[in-house]
Amino acid sequence: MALVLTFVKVYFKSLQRVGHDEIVRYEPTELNLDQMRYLAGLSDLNNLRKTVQRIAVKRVVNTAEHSAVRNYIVDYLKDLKWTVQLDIFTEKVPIFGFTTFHNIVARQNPNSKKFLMLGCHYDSKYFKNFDFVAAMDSAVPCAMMLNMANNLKDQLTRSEISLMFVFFDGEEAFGEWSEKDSLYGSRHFAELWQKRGLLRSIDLFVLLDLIGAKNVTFKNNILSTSNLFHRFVQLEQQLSKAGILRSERPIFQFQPGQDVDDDHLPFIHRNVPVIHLIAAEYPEVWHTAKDVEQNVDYPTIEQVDLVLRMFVMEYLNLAPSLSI
Ligand code: 1BN
Ligand code: ZN
Repeated sequence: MALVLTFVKVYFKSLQRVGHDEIVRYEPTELNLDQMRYLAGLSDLNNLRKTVQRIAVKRVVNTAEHSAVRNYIVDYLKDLKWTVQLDIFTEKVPIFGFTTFHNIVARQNPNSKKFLMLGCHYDSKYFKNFDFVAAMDSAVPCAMMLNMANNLKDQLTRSEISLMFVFFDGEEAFGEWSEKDSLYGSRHFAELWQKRGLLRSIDLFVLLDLIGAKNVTFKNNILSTSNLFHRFVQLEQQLSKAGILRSERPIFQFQPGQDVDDDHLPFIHRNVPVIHLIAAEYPEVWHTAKDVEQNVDYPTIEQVDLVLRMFVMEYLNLAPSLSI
């Protein structure tokens, strides 16, 4: 008995972490297998596919197609009764000159004091010589987030910590990737929220990028949130063991990864706890004309989607109560 108690104490202690100069206690309500099965049953693959197809179009910042995708995302979440705001700003960029950007900020319950923030970028990189529709980079992450809001619409009841989505604009460089020419939206948003004293309300930021290839794996890129990344690894193992996943190939791997520049950097620099779910190896089609919806591997994104869904429900302490 003493041994069991020690194990439980050590386990929960390992889940404590420091963020924003204070101890934050990660106290998940761990899901049991019945709850996981129930939540897995909420999948809607047709909706996921439809949403990827809708977003995987050329959407270079400040173009009509880009506005159309933005309106689609905004309307989708407004229809689900989320509170949606735009963070609009103008900057001078290479090639295009003065350019107006729009970050999309959506909160399920804007009155919450704490948020689990999921993020991705919705712009597509400009290429002079071909049409780039950027399915994995990052139409799939955007679609996964929208699909999650839809799948969980009846589950996201009031909780102390609520869900927030940010769809960043201008992640891509217009010319050569550099500190100045990249991450326009996330740099602006992180600075704005810092000025307004709101950054402390972000309990954790999970950034999704480059998802959709069949061979995707995620590694533990950020050591300060290893405990939380480890929960993704455990959840995938539990789902797999229970036969809830179609494949037994582990996507979440608890080995250190080499992190790369992305929209999480402005937040890391301001001490926001971050998990970066980006393909450990860039998809073969990365930044080519082959990054199209037809090359997206749906069984793989379904697996990522299920693990992320369980993580979110645990983090929000929203384990469903199942009556017999
Ligand atoms: C991700 C998707 N990125 C660009 N499109 C960021 C990145 C920058 C990834 C440099 C690798 C290298
Ligand atoms: Zn890119």
